Amino acid sequence: MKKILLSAIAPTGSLTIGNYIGALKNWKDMQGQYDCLFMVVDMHAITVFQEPSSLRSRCFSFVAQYLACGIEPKQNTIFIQSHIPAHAELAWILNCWTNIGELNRMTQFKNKAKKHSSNINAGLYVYPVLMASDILLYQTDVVPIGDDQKQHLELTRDIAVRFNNLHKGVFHIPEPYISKTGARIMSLLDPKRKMDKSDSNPNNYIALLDEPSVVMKKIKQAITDSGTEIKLDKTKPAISNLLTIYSCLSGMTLSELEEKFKNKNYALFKKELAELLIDRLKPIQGRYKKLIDDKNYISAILEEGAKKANERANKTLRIVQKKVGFIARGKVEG
Ligand code: ATP
Ligand code: LTN
Repeated sequence: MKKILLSAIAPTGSLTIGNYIGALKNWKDMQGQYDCLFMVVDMHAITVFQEPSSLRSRCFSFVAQYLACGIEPKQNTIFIQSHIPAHAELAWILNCWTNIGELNRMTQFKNKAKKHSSNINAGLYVYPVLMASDILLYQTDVVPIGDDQKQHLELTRDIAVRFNNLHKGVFHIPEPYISKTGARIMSLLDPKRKMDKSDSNPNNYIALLDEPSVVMKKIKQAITDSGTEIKLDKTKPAISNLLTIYSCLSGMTLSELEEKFKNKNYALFKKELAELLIDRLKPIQGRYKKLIDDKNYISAILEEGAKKANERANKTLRIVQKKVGFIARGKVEG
C-alpha cells in the first residue's frame, strides 16, 4: 500500500512561481510514489473577502493549472474542499481541542490580520484548525508545503497527538515535506518578504500565466543588491533569491550557477533567468489554454475526486464523532 500524500492551495490571487517551486513541482515529482490527494481550498480562501464569481472561475482555473503543471488526474484524487462536508464538521470538533493560546501564536494569522485589519474574522483565526482537519481526515503521511506552512503543520500534529492521547490511534501523525532549496521564494521588489500570490502589486511575483514579455519586464525590474557578484550570500537577499529560482527551475546546483555566472554581470544573468522562466512556463501555458476551455472535462475530474474523497473522509469523521459521543445518524436508538 502506498503512503498517503495530501496538499492544497487556496484559490486567491494568481498562482506564482513561488507556489510552483514550493508546492506544485514537488507534487508533480512525488505523485507516482504516493496515494495523492490534491485540493483547491475554497473554504480557506473566503477567510479574506472574495468576489463570488471570481472565486468560482479561479477554482476552475487553479484545477486547470494543477493539470497543466503535470498533476495526473487518473493517478490522483483532485477535488474542491467545499465539496467534502466532513472538512467543516471535523474542524468544528477540532476547534474544541485547540487552545486559543496556540492560535494566538500563528504568524500567518498575525500577518493577515495586519494586512486585512478591517476584516479580522473568526474564520481567519481558526483557519489552521481547518487545515488540520484537511490533513487528518485522510490519515495523511506526508504534506508537501512551503516553509511558511511549517507552523500550521506543527499545530496539526499537536492537535492529533492530543486527541490520540485520549482516543488511541484515531489519527495518523503527518510529516511535512519541505524542500531544502526553494521552500521560500521571495518577492521580486522586496526580497525580505515572501512572494505572495495575492500581492496587490503583480510586479512582486511571476505568475504561471504571465506572458513572455511580462516575465522579461518583471525580471528586469527585480531589485538587485549592491555589488556585482552573482553569488549566494545571506547579506544579498535579492541575488540569492534569483539564483534560487534559477537553480530550482534548471536543476543546476547553486555552486554550478556561481561558476557559470562568474565574472558575468547582473543584466546578462537576469536575461538568462527570464529566458529560462519563459521556457519553463511555455508548455504549462500551452496545456492550460486547452484545458480551461474544457469545463466538462474539469467538472468530471472534480465530481470523481469528490466522490472518492467523501468516502475516505467520512470514515475518519464517523470514528471521531463516535469517540466524542455523537449519536450515529439515521435510526436513533435510546
Ligand atoms: P495567499 O497570500 O493568498 O495566502 P500564498 O502565495 O501564501 O497566497 P498559499 O495558498 O498560502 O499561497 O500557498 C500554497 C502553497 O504554496 C503552500 O504550500 C505554500 O507554502 C506554498 N508557497 C506559497 N508561497 C510560496 C513561496 N513564496 N515560496 C515557496 N512556497 C510558497
Ligand atoms: N494553509 C495552506 C493551504 C492549505 C493546505 C492544507 C496545505 C490548506 N489546507 C492542507 C497543505 C495541506 C496555505 O498554503 N495557505
